[in-house]
Amino acid sequence: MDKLLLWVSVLASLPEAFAQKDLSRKVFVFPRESSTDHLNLITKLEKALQNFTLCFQVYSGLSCGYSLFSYNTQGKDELLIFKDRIGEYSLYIGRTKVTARVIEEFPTALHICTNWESSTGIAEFWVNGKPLVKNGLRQGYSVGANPKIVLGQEQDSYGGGFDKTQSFMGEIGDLYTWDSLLSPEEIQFVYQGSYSLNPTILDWHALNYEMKGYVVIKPLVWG
Ligand SMILES: *[C@@H]1O[C@H](CO)[C@@H](O)[C@H](O)[C@H]1NC(C)=O
Ligand SMILES: [Ca+2]
Repeated sequence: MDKLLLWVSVLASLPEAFAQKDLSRKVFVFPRESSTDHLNLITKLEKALQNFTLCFQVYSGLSCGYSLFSYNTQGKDELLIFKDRIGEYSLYIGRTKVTARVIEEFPTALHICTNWESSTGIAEFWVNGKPLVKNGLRQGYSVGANPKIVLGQEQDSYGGGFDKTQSFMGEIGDLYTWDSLLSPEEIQFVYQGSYSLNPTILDWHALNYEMKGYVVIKPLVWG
């Protein structure tokens, strides 16, 4: 291959080739139940994860189970945030599941953070700044690299295998992901809307994404 061609193909293979947008004060609306509408979040993540923190805001009128964040590596259900029912949040790491519970109003706008630490296996949830009871799972495990990350649907295969009954309907915004554990103080900063914490995996202020099907960007009016 000549140098120019090589350079072009290198550029084309970088995630940076996708549009990077600042979505502050904006949400993605998933206006209907479906087995197709979804959002691909694109990130370069080549190392397995031993620690992570994920935060986002969500507003939904669904009371049945749905996927909030689906991270799949080559056919495995590697990392999944699933809302089983009102006030019940499950985190899956490497196909193992823990569930945390909270009393919450419905429907209500929610700010959710969750994190997991391999060395202890401890998984934490915060809902509207309030910590839920900790659980432990998959101590010593590493979450696989090179994921497909999907909002709006739950992946049963790498980038697909969607099921209408697990789809998300509603609005999602302010999503940030770190490859480290945020401290309880930092979680509170994020909850209060601080943006200075430099998210390493997904940053709502510089997001690479692909919208598939009926997904709409609107101003954030409730958070
Ligand atoms: C994960 O966090 C633990 C402490 O919580 C730390 O010792 C370890 O170095 C971290 N691993 C990575 C890859 O950052
Ligand atoms: Ca499924």
